[in-house]
Amino acid sequence: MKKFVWPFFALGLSFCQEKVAPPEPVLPVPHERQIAWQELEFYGFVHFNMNTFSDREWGFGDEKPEQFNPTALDARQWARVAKEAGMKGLIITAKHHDGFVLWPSAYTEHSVKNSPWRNGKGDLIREFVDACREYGLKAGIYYSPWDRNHPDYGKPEYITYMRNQLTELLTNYGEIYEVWFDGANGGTGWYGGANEERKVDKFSYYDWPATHELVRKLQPNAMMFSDAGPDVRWVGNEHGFAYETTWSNLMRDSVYAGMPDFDKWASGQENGTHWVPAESDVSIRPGWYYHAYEDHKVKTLPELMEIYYKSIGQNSSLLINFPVDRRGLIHEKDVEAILQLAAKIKEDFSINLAQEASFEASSDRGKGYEVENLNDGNFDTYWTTPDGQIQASVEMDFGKPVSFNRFLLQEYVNLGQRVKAFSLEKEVNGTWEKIAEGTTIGHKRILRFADTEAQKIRVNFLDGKGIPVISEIGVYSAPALLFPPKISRTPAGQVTLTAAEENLDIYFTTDGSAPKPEVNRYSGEFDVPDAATVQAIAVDPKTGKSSGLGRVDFDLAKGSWKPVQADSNAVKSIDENPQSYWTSSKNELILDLGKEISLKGFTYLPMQARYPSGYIAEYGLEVSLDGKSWKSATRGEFSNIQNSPIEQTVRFDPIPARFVKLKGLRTTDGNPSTFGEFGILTR
Ligand code: FUL
Ligand code: CA
Repeated sequence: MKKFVWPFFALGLSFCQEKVAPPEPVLPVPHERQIAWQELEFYGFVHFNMNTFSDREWGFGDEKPEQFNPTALDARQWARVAKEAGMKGLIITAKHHDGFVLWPSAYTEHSVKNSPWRNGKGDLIREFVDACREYGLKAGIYYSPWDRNHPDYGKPEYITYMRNQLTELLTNYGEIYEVWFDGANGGTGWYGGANEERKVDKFSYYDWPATHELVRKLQPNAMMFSDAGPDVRWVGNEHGFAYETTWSNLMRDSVYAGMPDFDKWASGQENGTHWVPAESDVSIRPGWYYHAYEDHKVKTLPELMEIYYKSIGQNSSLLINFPVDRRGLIHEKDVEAILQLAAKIKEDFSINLAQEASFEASSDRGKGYEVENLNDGNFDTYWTTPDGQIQASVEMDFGKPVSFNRFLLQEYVNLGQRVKAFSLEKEVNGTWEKIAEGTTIGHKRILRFADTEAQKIRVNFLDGKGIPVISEIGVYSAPALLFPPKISRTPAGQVTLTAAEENLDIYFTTDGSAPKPEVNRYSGEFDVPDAATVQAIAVDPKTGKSSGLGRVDFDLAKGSWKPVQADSNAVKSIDENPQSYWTSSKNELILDLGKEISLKGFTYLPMQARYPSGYIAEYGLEVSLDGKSWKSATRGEFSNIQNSPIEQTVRFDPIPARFVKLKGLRTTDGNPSTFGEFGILTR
């Protein structure tokens, strides 16, 4: 109860009352190093190594040290960006699958010491840890157990090599907070020129127990990551999403790094034997490494917010990757995106309405475990119930009606993860109505729901592995996420506008004028069969604030067009879905537009799938009135399409056309031409 008590009375009471014994832990419980680590919550990955220069995701191992040559490398920029983004640490790819190492290791020549960078005198791990320390960040190391360069990979000698390198990394660079062992390993590779496939028994080859012991000896506080932990586990996907039900408990002895059916284990287990919390890793772009052709695919703010809530909000830490570019810098677009995320997180959690609320619990355990501990901003103080009372509730009174849409809970997991089911209710005229519910809580759980108004709310702990032990509760009113609405059109010409959040209003125009709040509100799909510019803004009805402008220049709808070629997949080049594409073995796309038009140009969107193939670099466009005799309309090149596979626009003098033929005269990689989306211009 957070009510006024006479100070003397309170004092007297505290003298005569003994602090009650804490609850028995529910096993497993975290180790001290895990308790310290979970406070970090948000940290960054730096994927920067040979792949940056070979433009690959997984190098084969036959790359040359000379290829590693950043032009303006500045690890302090990485650290500055991470710090500004609210991250607490950074982890760098000291060695990836291709085997190239970022420090002058005594055990290999495949290293920065033989690269042109800093005339072979550079040590990137040194620069990295120094930069981290300067900015108050923890420094971590990614070390790939798989090595496609090393001649001994697959033999016992390689394990010695790996341990020698780990010893260098964990001895010479001060405190390392996390050591990241990748589960991807074994397969084809260069292997010192052998050029073959080498399969290893992922369970036994690395003798993990001995490797772990070495890391422990050298860095007792470091968290070791892999699919199987031992200290922190993979979340099972690379989207950055943990699960509605996420346990930090894991049947660790049944799991090993790189095991094929890890999916089953990724969300942890209620009856897991060991404490191995989840870490959600995700790249800010599709690839882990930098590729100029992904400059237009940096994750948007709505996507990043979704990641935040599904990782940190679902009992996981969040590891966001920066694919550092060839200069050796985090790209401007990535910087912009991560700072937008940081600003939005700050905004969402700027005012904790629970701080001023008075709390009342159905019961408490006694002195030291009172309900006031729930909103004192201190994780180490907690509320809990008498032994055996698994079901309990906590009521919060804000003193006046308030509006909110986020509910945050933290379990005092130092005594084990317990809660299995809980619900959140609000009081409406003396009765309780459910707002939201959840299963596990763990270190942190954040529920999102529509704006709700109430003076009193209550959380009910319905089921658990033991009595609830709760550190903190937070209630927030996150401002709407104002982001330009998505504008899409079906081939038939129906336009849909979508805002980042449901409760926003959308206003739009189709005549080229700027959309204004309160004028022409979007209420559902509308038809745009002809050429028109659709512009839209999202507006928060509560504040009147508007998003930036969304804009698409549409031309004729494609509904009545028909591919002339027999392949049923050809339609994917005109289905208005940028993700689908058609591969033409003849390097041409022929369309019947259904009627004669005056053609003034065309658009070509290369395929947008993760790994590019068949981008047209040199094109020819031909037109026909009868589908038989063809005439050239234009020819040319898409100069920078390899690096920037965005929609290409070509204009020319008007020419009558009923049929069009886009020819791929040359593709960037020599593969058959692919067509993501084709469009025409009539204005
Ligand atoms: C994966 C690797 O194969 C990727 O290249 C990347 O390093 C990612 C973080 O882990 O398993
Ligand atoms: Ca507390």
